[in-house]
Parts: sequence; C-alpha cells; structure tokens
Amino acid sequence: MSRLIVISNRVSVPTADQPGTQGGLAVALTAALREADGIWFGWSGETGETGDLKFASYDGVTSATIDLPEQDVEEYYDGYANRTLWPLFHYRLDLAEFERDFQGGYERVNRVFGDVIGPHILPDDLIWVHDYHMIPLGWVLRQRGLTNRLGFFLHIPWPPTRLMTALPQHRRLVEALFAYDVLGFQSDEWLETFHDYVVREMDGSIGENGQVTVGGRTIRAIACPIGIDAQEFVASASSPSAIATHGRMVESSIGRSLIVGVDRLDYSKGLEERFNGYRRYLETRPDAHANVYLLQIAPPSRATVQNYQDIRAQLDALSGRINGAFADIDWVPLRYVNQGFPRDVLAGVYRAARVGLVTPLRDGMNLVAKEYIASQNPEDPGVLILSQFAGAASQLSNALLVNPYSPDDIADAIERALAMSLEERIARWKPMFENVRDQDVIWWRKRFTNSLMRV
Ligand code: ADQ
Repeated sequence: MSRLIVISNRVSVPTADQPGTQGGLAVALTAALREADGIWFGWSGETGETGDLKFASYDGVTSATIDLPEQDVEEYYDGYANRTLWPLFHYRLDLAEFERDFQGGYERVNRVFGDVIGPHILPDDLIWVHDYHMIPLGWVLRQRGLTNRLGFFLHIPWPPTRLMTALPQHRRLVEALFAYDVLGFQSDEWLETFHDYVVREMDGSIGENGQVTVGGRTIRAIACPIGIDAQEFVASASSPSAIATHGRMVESSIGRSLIVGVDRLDYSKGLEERFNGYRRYLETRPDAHANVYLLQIAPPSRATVQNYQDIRAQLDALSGRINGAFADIDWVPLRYVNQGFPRDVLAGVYRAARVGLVTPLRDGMNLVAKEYIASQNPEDPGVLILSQFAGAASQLSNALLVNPYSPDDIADAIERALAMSLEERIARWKPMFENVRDQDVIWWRKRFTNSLMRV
C-alpha cells in the first residue's frame, strides 16, 4: 500500500499537548494517515530560522513542521496568501493587493517546502497538497525530479477568468497546477470557472471524465465537495455538554426564537450584510421584536491584516447601533460574541436555534451550514437560511436560499423561516441531513484519494 503524504500551510493532527480532535479535516486525514503510515507536513505557525523539519508522532500519526522567518510570514502568509489570493478568489478585487514582494515570498516559501520535504518522499507515496497557500508546490516537487502521483485540493472558490486575469503573472500560477495529476474543487461551479480559464487563457481543452489538456499535458479536474464528520456532530449534539448548552440557551431566551450565525470573522462571510438584513427585519416587523434574537458568534482571525481589523471595527459599530436602536429594558436583539467554543457547545447552540443564518458573500463550501443540519433534532428541526453563493448551496438546495447582498431577501427569509410549519421544516431538513450524513468528510477523502490512486 502507498503511503499518504499530506501537505498544507498548517498541520492539524492531534498532539500530546492537544490530544482532542482538531476539526473535520483533521479527523478525515489523520485516520487516513494512520492507516497509510503517512506524514502531514506544514508550517509550525512559529517564526524563526527555517532549520530542519521537526517530526512528532502521536497516536500513530506523524507530523513534520518547519518554522518560517518573519519576512516569509509577512510576504507569503499575511501577504500573498491572505492579502492577494484570498480576496481575489473571493471576488474582492477591491481588497486584493498586488505586490511583487508578496509573490516573491510566496514562491520562495513554496521552494523551501519542496526542498525540505522532497528528501522524505518515497517513490510510491501518494502526495496530497492543500489549498491556495501551496499552489506552486507540485511544480517545485516535479523540478526536484519527483514522479509521484500528486493531487491538489482547493478549499476556496475558483474566481471568474476576468477577475483572475487581474492577478499579475496569473498564467504562471495556473500553469503550476498542471504539475499535479488530479485537481479537486469544492463544487461544479468552481470547476466550471477553472475550465473557462483553461479554455480562454491557455487554449486548453476539456475532455471526458474530468480530463483537462493544455499543450501536451492532460490532468484530471474533479468536483469533490468536502463534508463534515457527521457522525461525530450527531453524537456531539446529544452530549452532556450540548444538552447543558441547549438548556442554557432555552432558559436565556425565555420563549424567544433563536437565530444563530457562526463564522470566522472574515469579510467573505457577509457579516455586515447579515446584520443589515436582520436590521431590515426588525425595522419592518415591529410586532416580531419580542419573539426573536440573533446570536452571532465570530472569533477574530488573521488579526495582523488591516482589512480584518477594519471589518471587526465595522461590526462592533453596527452591532452597537442595532442594539441601541431596538433594544428594550428586557430584550437585546443581537448578541455578538467574539470567541471560539468547543464543538459540543457549538452543537448545543445549533440545536437550540430555530434558524441557522449562513450568508457568506462567497464561500468555497461552508461547513457551518452542514454542522447546523447535522445538529438538529429530527423531530423538531430548525430552518437553514443559506447564501446562494456558498459552495454548500448546490448540495443543500432544500435550505431557504438567499442573495446575501439583499437586506430584503434576508429579512423575508427570516420571516418565512420563523413561520414555517413543522411539516415543512422536516420535509426540508431530511434530504439535507441525508446528504450531510452520506457525503461526509471520509467520503470526500476517499473520493479524492481514489481518483489519485487511479492515475
Ligand atoms: P473557513 O473559511 O474557515 O474554511 P467554514 O467552512 O465555515 O469556513 O469552516 C469554519 C469552521 O470553523 C467550522 O467547522 C466551524 O464550526 C468552526 N468555527 C467557526 N466559528 C467557531 C467558533 N466560534 N468556535 C469554534 N469553532 C468555530 C475554508 C473555506 C470554506 C470550506 C472550508 C473547508 O473558506 O469554504 O468549507 O475551508 O474546506
């Protein structure tokens, strides 16, 4: 059996310090790494001289990390990954910064990764590279003479061609993808926009079975939507901690319906637009005031990047204005919490919420939507309101799909969700639950690695 090698910006295997699971991706990949005697490579998250790889093994899983010098972190991670590619791939050309130093740092770090990882690869290893931080790594490994089967999965959207061409040297970046044998995208939509680029900008062609040919090179590009660890979420939702959280939520809401949002604090998640939609709901339905409240959980992320500081300040101000305008002596319409919670607590919150409000402006997939569905009580499920621009919308088409840019759309959907009969709630929830359960994170991992093994 071939070993599995996973490479991503950060490594999230359990360690002796943090033995608990680290999220769905870690669950899916660590199980595979354990079975296939694999290694997960990545950046340690620390700044310092690069030095040698630091290997660690815990519970049958090996990880190997390097530190990165401060300049690399600034140019590669804060710079090209978070200030160039992330906004551009989320259709935010207005926020994207194009600096040669960023691109230089990005390519340099990818070369460093290739240099330090290359010697640890055996000829038969399957190599699976993750996400926009590491696009050129496959190319670097090929330059080092590796002939292994190489796969790449993009967790975020693929942007429309006309946006992509705003990136200086965009073709160089996309050409590097042709070093891989299999490319995975979250949805058909992102796969199609990738095809469009290949045809328009590279004079390539799209064949059967996902084959994409440019020049003399043919690779496979597939849609492979990521799932959650559904079993674990279902179990979490009835764990003692979830039940205690559920009780706390119900008690504190004194008969009011809870609407919940859970997101990393990021401009792609549409939080400002969501707050504006909720405000529209409150403005236009004064009778409903005493019956609802919105709990928005949003732990800060990427706090060293200015745009993230800006969005945080805007949301602080907006949440204050909404509460200032509508709160009563015994009611606060918006509870806005900037902290992370353990999984079972989140599951309890999801279960207590009559409405899950998931309205990103663009999202590769969006796992919160799936977690909300997995956590519901089958006898009395809540309603998912989901952005039509999330990758998850193609699988969760029984949600109330909304245009997240429209405050009226969001306000109407909230009204409809709160008024929905039990019969309709069950009829919508059931097929979504089956999808989340069947196309879970293990299904996703197998779909990708099977495709790679067939190369
Ligand atoms: P993200 O942009 O981080 O992921 P998402 O898919 O929603 O977005 O995943 C967020 C995860 O963080 C969820 O598992 C959620 O439970 C967790 N989380 C959020 N807030 C939390 C809190 N307060 N406390 C604890 N946990 C919290 C990127 C892409 C997505 C894609 C994923 C996976 O942007 O589109 O779905 O990768 O491929």
